[in-house]
Amino acid sequence: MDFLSTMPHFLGAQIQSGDYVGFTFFIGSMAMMAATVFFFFQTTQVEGKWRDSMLIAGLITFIAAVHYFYMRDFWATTGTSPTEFRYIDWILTVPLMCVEFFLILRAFGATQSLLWKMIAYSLLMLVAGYLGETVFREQSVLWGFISTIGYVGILYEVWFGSASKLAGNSNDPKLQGAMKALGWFVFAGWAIYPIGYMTIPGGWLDGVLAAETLDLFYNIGDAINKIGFGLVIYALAVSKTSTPDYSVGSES
Ligand SMILES: *C/C=C(C)/C=C/C=C(C)/C=C/C1=C(C)CCCC1(C)C
Repeated sequence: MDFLSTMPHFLGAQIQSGDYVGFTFFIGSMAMMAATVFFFFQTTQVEGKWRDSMLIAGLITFIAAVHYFYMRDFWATTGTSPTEFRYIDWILTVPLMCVEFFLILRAFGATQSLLWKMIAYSLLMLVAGYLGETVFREQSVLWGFISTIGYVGILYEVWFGSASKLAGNSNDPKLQGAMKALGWFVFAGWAIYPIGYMTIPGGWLDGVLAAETLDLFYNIGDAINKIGFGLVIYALAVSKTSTPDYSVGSES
């Protein structure tokens, strides 16, 4: 066995010039890694319960970073969508995003049933999406519709359901601001994914956008949503952490 063949496969994978999807896989893996280092480091800079929130934000980008290394290699060697890695990543990271909602609302009465409800909606959304992209690709429109039911369930919880009511009752403008921002990520940022999905042959955007743009949409969506989500949590955590007063003459 020669030395090269014993090396991790991704070290040998190439990105051709003009392969814009490949570029976004590469940039995605680096961005997720950098965000992970930042979020993990910030766990030591924020107070108390906010450490858990920062840790989860870091785990989300960490899990994504590892999958992006695999997906980048898969794309570079096969030129096809790494659907399995993609959905394994999402099935781990989307529920963790639901945990983030639970953690920031816990002090204001969020129950585990809210958490489980949101996780159930995400599972419906992702399992149906996976089936539509693989086993039942011919019926991708139908499975996309079923998936959207799960998506709308999450949207409802965040904008009108108990998650939004708990934030409303908290009398905490900082928390309310963060919830609004996260709500916009779920509404506008998550809506990027179904656009990519609709490029599947037979889908609503088939013929309008090239099929390979599916991964372009997913990669851009992931970068915006996973890193952006974490930054909102970070801003909230920092605003809740009392900073030492360094001004001249202060007793601190
Ligand atoms: C970090 C990964 C995230 C936030 C992934 C989110 C994925 C979605 C919101 C996917 C939604 C889909 C639909 C609403 C319908 C078509 C199938 C999906 C799975 C692409």
